Amino acid sequence: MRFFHLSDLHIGKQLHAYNLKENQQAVLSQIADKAREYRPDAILICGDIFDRAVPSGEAYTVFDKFLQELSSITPAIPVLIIAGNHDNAQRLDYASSFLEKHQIYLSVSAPAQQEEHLKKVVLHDMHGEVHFYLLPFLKPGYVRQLFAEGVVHDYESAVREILRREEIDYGKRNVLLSHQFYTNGGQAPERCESEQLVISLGGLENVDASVVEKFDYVALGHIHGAQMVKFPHIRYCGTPLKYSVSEERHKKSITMVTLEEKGAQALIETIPLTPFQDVRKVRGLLREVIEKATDENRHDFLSVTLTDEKEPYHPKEQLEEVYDSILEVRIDNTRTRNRIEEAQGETFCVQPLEMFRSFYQEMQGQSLTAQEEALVEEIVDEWREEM
Ligand SMILES: [Mn+2]
Repeated sequence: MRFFHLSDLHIGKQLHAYNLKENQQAVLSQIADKAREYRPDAILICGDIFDRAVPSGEAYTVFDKFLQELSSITPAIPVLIIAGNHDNAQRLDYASSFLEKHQIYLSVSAPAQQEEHLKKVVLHDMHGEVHFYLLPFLKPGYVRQLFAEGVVHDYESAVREILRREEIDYGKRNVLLSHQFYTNGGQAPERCESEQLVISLGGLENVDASVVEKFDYVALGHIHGAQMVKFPHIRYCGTPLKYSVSEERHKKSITMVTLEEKGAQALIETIPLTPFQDVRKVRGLLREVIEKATDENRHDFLSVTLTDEKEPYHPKEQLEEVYDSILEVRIDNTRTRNRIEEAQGETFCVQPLEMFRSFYQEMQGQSLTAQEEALVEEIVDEWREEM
C-alpha cells in the first residue's frame, strides 16, 4: 500500500500583498502529475485545505480544479481529507456525499453524539486491509460531552479518548489522519511564521505523540515544516509551498509512504515540489543585490536586507526595476542598529487597533478607510469581551 501524504494547502493564502493563486494552481497540478506518475493507492490531505474559514470563490475554483485533475486519473485514486483549524466544517462539507461517489472522502468534524464515530476508509492490497481513520481538528470542548465529567480536560485527553472509543484493532494495519499540535515529551516540533498558531501558555494544545504510537503510520497536518514527531512513522509533511520568509530554507515535497505487511516499518520517501516563484532572503548593498538578478531568479519572492550606510533613495522602487515580487525591504546599518538599541530601553505598549493600522499599511501600502477602521475596532471589542 502506497499513499501520498499532504497537508496545509492553505488555498487562497496571500504572501504579504501577493496573491498566490497561480503558484498554488501550479503546485497542485504538479501534485496531480506526480500522482499520475507514481500511482499511489490513496492521497491523504490532512487539514487546512483553505486558508480562511470563508474561502473566496477563487479559492474554491482552485480546489475544485485540483480535485478534478485527481479524479481524471484512472483507475481512480481515493482521496481522504480532514478539516484543519483554518477550515470551516460546514463549508468544507459541502457536496461531500456527492464527492464520496467519486472516492473523495471528507471528514470535517469530530463525533459530537454518542452514536457518531470517526470516518473510517478501508483499502486493500496484497497484504490485506488497511484502515484509515479520519480525525478532523478538534478542541476538547467539541467532544467533552461524550465522556464522564473530568475525563476530557485538555487536547491530549480529548484525542486519546476519542480514539479509545473507536475500539481500533491494532492487530490490523491502521493509518491515522490528524491535525493537532503533536509533541515529543513536551518538546514542540520546529515552527515557522505562516502557521499563525496561538501559543497557549503551559502547552495546553499539546498532544504527546505516544497517544497515537500504535498506528502503523500517522499522517499529520498543522505544522508547516516537514518533520517526524518522536517516531519515524508519526510525521508532519509540511506545506506544498513556502508560505513565509521563515520557510526560506525548507525543501517542500510530497511525503510518499509505503506500508508493507503488518509489523514492517513504514517506508518514507519525499518527492520534491518545485515552485515557479521561490521565496528567498538576500542581503547586501543595493548595487550588489541588483547585480544578482538573472532571468531565472528575478520573479522570486524576495525579502531584501540592504546594508548600505548611505541610505539609497527609494530602494524598493530601484529593486522593482529588476525584481518583480519584492516582499519587504529592510535596512541594516549603523543607524538602524542604534535605533533598535535605543528602542530596547523603552517599554512599548501598543494598542491592538494601532498595531493593526501599521500592519495593514505595511502589507497593503495604504491606510485603512474609516469604515474598515470601525470594523476592526468592533472585532477588537468583541475579542476583549471574550477574554
Ligand atoms: Mn496550517
